[in-house]
Amino acid sequence: TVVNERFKGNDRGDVKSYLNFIDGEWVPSVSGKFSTNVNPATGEILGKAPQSTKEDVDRAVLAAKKAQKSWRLVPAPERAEVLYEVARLLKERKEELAQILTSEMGKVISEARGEVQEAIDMAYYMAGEGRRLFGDTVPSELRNKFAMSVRVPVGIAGLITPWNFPIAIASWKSLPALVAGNAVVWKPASETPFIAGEFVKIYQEAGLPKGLMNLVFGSGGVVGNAIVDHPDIDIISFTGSNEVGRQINERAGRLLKRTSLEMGGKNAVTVLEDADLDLAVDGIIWSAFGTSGQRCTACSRVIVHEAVKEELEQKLVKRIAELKIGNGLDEEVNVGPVINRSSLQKIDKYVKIGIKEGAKLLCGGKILTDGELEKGHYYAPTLFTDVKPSMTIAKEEIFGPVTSIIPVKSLEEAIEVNNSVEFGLSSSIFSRDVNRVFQAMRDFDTGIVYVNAGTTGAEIHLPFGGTKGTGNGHRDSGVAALDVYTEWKSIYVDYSGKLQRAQIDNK
Ligand code: UN1
Repeated sequence: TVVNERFKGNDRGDVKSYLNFIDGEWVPSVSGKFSTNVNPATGEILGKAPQSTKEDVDRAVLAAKKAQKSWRLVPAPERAEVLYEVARLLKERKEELAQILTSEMGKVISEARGEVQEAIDMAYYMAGEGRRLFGDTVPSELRNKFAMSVRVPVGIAGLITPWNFPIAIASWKSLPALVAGNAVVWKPASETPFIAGEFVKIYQEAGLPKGLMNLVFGSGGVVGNAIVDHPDIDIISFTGSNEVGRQINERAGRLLKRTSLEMGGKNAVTVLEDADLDLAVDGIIWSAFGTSGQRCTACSRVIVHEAVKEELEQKLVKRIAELKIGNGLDEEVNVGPVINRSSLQKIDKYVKIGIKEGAKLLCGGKILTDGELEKGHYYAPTLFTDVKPSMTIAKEEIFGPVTSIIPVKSLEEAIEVNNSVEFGLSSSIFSRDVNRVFQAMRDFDTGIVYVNAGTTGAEIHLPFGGTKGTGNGHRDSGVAALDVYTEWKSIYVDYSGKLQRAQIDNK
């Protein structure tokens, strides 16, 4: 195969090249054009992947359609066998995949291992669903009549996935789609083509029949739009920005196409005056600065009771100063780079707005350029305090290592502030008071709530997603993911031997 072919791509030496994967073959795009991916820690060009066109998507859909015709007839437990093999191969290659992930995405190696683990867990979990895929049997209103509802595949799933969790999120979507009997056309983020190519290789090695997993690389919306607009793609699952998600929903809505959207977050940790402050600091540091703040679940607000505000500030500033920043391949490093230069500038712009609007900068607040850091895209872990809920930095998603302390006077006020943003993904509370914890669990209006833990760290066997501007009611992962990739079919079997009329003959 031509995948992984080494060639002299530029003056920096050898780079890897990945191609599209359509109908079981690695094929170039009809455009003949490529885009490059870059190591955000070093600025080094890693390789290239095609800039595909609508024509490439059309070919992928044709292959998917053909393959799905027979895949839907394969018993689900047999389809699951492929997923068990995917899980095994992911496990076998965990370290290699983690290294690739860190090189092209930048997250520190321990987190990259964690992300691959998330894909492994999802593969085992969804493989298990192959022996369940539960439907319902219910009593009929009539004698000698049997009623049931079963899940059937939707058809072809178009997956559009982001760079921040390039293999975990791809696993959340592709595994339930496939075990439920669908075919997939997948556009990964252009920043992370390598891990996508490796994931597809694993599907292939695991014995997934050709045409079921099609990979089409692209950038700038061409491939994404072709997927959304294609009449034979039945469902679109997207994780990414709010702006793009809204566009997708509008386009897909015109075609009455199902969409599952997972978009931004503006997640808060609430710290009450009776909290274990050291534990809260651990949770905030991990959730605000892990993955350099580039998680939809990142803690970008800290809502704190004024009685413990100063103590919390001091502890946080001390811990931030201890964070080691650098190339994520170094096991000692705690915070890696952000994805690219424009992201770095966007983060810096938010910090400047924060200062202008009157927030108090406690630490960080700058692009790091010392020594080796100059080559990559590093932002200093940043902490603001005395932030008001109305300030821009308290409302908009920053997607970088920046978090803001917002002082409050009561739990009620904390809940109000927590719920005041347009997003609703994750929230957390640190308190030892069970009554107030339960009140927060009930009243935080997010799809995920943590008690005495930060806002990150969702497990794959629970539904993942949010309310309000975060999503459109669907969930990735957990058993809820199956609702995205299946239709309900209700079946009535009348074994009475005569015509029985519902609502008439039973009344
Ligand atoms: C994301 O940021 O898009 O809960 C996903 C977490 C991870 C997944 C994050 N398991 O933080």
